[in-house]
Amino acid sequence: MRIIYSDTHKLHNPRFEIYDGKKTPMPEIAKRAEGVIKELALRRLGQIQAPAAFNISNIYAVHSRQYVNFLRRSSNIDAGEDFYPSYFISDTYAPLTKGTFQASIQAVNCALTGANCLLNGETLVYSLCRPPGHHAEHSSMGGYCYFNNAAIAANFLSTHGRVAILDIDFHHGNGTQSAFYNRDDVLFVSLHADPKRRYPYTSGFTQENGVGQGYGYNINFPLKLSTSDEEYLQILESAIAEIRLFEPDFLVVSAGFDTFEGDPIGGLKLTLSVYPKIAAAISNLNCRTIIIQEGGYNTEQLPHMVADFLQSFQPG
Ligand code: SP5
Ligand code: ZN
Repeated sequence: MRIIYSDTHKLHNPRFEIYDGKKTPMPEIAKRAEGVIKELALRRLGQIQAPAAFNISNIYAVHSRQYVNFLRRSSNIDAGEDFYPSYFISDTYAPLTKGTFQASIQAVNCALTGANCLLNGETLVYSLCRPPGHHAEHSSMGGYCYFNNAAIAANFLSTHGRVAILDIDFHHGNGTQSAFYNRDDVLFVSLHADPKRRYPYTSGFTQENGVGQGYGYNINFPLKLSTSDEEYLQILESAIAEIRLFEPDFLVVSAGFDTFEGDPIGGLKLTLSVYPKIAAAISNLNCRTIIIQEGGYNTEQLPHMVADFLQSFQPG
């Protein structure tokens, strides 16, 4: 398995988010990715490689030029300063620092480098993207996300075959859903906490099935907060069955680990032992797969969850 990682993510280092009008410590911190890459290296889970640079047109396929320019300009602030934008943003959870634009570009490059490996014959790639991406929409950042790494990778792959996206982050991937809502060549399937109860609140419901040509190609599985390992795995099988029916050439997994019961901001009733089982179930699809890192905020357990997950992922 290839592992794609760049330490440029460290340049994105906001100290706070605004929660309920108050500055609150940022849960999406550099230590998350640092802990993961260290554990993957320790377990020798694959060859770790730096991302290549890709043309910005890949980003323009998913995000507006105005938004990209805004993010570039807004990241042009003094080191050590946090900036809380009020334009091109969908909530109060996307603070900017001097390195945010650069780090976000490198996260996209990690995703695209991983996707490109699939085109070159690799069967399994893990892109350790930070910042995460699935909440970023066409013209807005939000939920610790700036560019939608998974959507950009999926769109890149879609010129070479049919793409299914499986989003298993605790939060609904509103940005990814909206990027492909009117398309029938990219299937979006998501398991996430009931949006009536948890962020992002306004999307992720069962009735959101796509529009026009895309109708039937967007499938949401909102979960009750009390969802156990067994219940989760059962619903995951339904999600996997939908993907199998679609017969994808490529699978993009938006992998968040904030479903863990010990996550400080998410948390269903999932235990550490479920992640290898989730991986085994998904890898039964036997599809060329790129796993893209999204959330997961228990910094102590995240490295173990990711490593256990990848270790059990064996596509044929
Ligand atoms: C990629 C991803 O997982 N984004 C998640 C964004 C969810 N943010 C909303 C929750 C903010 C909670 N902040 C902690 C406050 C603790 N009192
Ligand atoms: Zn999340």
